[in-house]
Amino acid sequence: MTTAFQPKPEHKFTFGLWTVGNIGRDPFGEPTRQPISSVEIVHMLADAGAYGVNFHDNDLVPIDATLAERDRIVKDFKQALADTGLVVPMATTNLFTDPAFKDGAFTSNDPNVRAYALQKTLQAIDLGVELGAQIYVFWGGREGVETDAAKNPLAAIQRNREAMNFLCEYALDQSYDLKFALEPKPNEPRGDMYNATVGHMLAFIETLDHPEMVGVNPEVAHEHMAGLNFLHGVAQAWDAGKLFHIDLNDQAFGRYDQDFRFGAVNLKTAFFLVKFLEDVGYAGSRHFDAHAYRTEDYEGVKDFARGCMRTYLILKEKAAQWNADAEIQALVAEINADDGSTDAFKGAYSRSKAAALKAATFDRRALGARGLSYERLDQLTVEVLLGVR
Ligand code: GLT
Ligand code: MN
Ligand code: MN
Repeated sequence: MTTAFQPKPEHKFTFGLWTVGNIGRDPFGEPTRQPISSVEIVHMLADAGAYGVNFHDNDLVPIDATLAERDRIVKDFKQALADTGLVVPMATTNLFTDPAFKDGAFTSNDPNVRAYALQKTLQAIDLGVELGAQIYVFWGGREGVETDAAKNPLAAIQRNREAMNFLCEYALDQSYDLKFALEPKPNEPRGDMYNATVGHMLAFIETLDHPEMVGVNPEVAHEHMAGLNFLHGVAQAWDAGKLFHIDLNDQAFGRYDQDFRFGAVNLKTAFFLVKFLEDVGYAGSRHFDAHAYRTEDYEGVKDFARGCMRTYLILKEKAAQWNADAEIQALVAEINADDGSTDAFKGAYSRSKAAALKAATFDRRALGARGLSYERLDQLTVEVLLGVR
């Protein structure tokens, strides 16, 4: 690899401990890599050029650790951060691995599970804040069902809301400088999960007591699993002021939950996503929530991590090229041309405007007959991506 496209702290590239630390297990096969420590992961990420590392409480501190063990682990982790200069922009809670959460956490039918989930999250928030996190992610790993006989979907929404309201108040009460980012996913590990898409989540957030401190953490793979256009969901979140965080990876439509390296499957989709984030000036973490193939050893895991960042930076350069390409921009200008002939109908409603609009005549046939040149525009985009322009 050349020295171009080197990741720098200002690019805000982050990885979860669980991503590069993934040991390559799948439902059909045992792990293919030995576990490595959080300290080793921090050094590996620093070596690959990342800016930050994120974690679930139990990625760092085992669920059954004593207080003394917790303190030692946190001390060693802080030392690794100090030694490498990596930061912790985001933290989250594991509410899905332990069998206690087999039927969900905040939406469990069992009030004891709900209370335990809340307690675990309070402690995990404290841990995340102690390490500097300013974004706290909620991925409802097992908040769902295999059968709708099991749970009342209205009760699930209400329980989820009650938990989020409680946790918002906690963060405010502690004067934590913390925002919440809710991450939707349609299925896996549950048959169906609640708040399945970015759109569901955005609507849910508006029903909370403190919507201003809650946004979304959209993940490429999750929207693709739902068969949706990820960019459109991200744009809607951005428009609503709710794009607090983003999980970049890749996923073929219609397949199992893949969590591939960013740009590994849908390059053009990844290009328009990067272009969007850069064009609007998204300032948050570019978090790669992805896993190396289980065929890899830890050298391959490093290749994976470097590949995520390198692809992002290449696509960022391609986006700048697209924005500066005279032929492309001439087409964009032509597509958006406006001769001013409809100015009288634009903007806010008025009775006279509506009357004028109703009286106007349009050449419907001419409107329908006009070619839009999108074929040329898309081909030029493909040629930028293929490196022949
Ligand atoms: C898990 C999941 C991810 C979430 C992580 C945060 S954990 O790996 O697949 O999409 O972002 O809980
Ligand atoms: Mn995922
Ligand atoms: Mn994710």
